[in-house]
Amino acid sequence: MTSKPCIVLGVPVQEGAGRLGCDMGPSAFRTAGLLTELQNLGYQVEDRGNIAPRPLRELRHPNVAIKALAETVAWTEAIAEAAYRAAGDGMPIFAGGDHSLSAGSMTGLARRAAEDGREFFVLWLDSHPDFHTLATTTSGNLHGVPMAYATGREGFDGYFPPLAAPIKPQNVCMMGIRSVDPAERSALQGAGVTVHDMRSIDENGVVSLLDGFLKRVAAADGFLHVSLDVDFLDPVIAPGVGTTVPGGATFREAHLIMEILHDSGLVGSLDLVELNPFLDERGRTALLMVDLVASLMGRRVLDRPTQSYRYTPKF
Ligand code: HAR
Ligand code: MN
Ligand code: MN
Ligand code: MN
Repeated sequence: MTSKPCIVLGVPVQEGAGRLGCDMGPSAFRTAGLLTELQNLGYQVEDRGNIAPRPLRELRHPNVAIKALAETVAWTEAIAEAAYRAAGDGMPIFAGGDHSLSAGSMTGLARRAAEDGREFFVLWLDSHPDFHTLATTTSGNLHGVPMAYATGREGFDGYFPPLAAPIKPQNVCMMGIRSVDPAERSALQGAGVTVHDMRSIDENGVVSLLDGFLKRVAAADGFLHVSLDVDFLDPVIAPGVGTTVPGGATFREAHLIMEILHDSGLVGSLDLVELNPFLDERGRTALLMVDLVASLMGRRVLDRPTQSYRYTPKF
């Protein structure tokens, strides 16, 4: 358990998603008890309120499908700066907001990690890889591009902020993937990203897949960022999201991942994205996400020896 304070940053961005409502996410996370759950676990918590986007500049891209480019860039600039600052003060928790927020969170955090001489890793929990470039997106929804941008894929120059520290694709592990567009599929081929789709989870279980990745993070003494998209979860348990994809992670798979992440002692920051309270049922998705955060931050049913990932696991 880190003694660093948790720094909660609300990010009410919704322009990256295909439907409105993610702007209410930060409020729903607070209403669902995000701050009190963290305080009850013994953390010092600082709520920095909601981030606001930078002023818009006019931007045009030849791909006419793209929606809200200027808005997304303005958000990315503001989020990256806030992420960079927060990472110097504690453990940043980004309460979104659609997944375009990760274009800012990951790049600001990676910049901080590079300055600290730490190797930067990302665990991406999502049904989607969000690996489109500005040229390949056909929906034009820019929550589909943050991983391509943050790993330095081509075509973002002159639109999105220049990258201080591109993330190495080899340092990215995706889990829960089950909705991949053709252009993403070919781009992921040979990119170096570890992609565990749902079939792989079914066949291997989350424990061994996660274990393999955490060992690599630990061996590098890395900084681990976790990006949790609501649609990683099965829509039966998490309906409050605009892009439901059947066949997602179960309640126990998700909690087990969080519990193992806690035991690893490696997690340095967290995105909570794509919650759409307008589509939720009596707050249940918001409450589940907050429960998952509690597991990630150390809530447990019984006391048991903590397995530090500076360690030899016996799974
Ligand atoms: N790949 C699809 C597109 O680009 C869907 C992207 C949806 N992304 C999220 N976040 N919901 O993962 O439109
Ligand atoms: Mn996503
Ligand atoms: Mn998704
Ligand atoms: Mn609860």
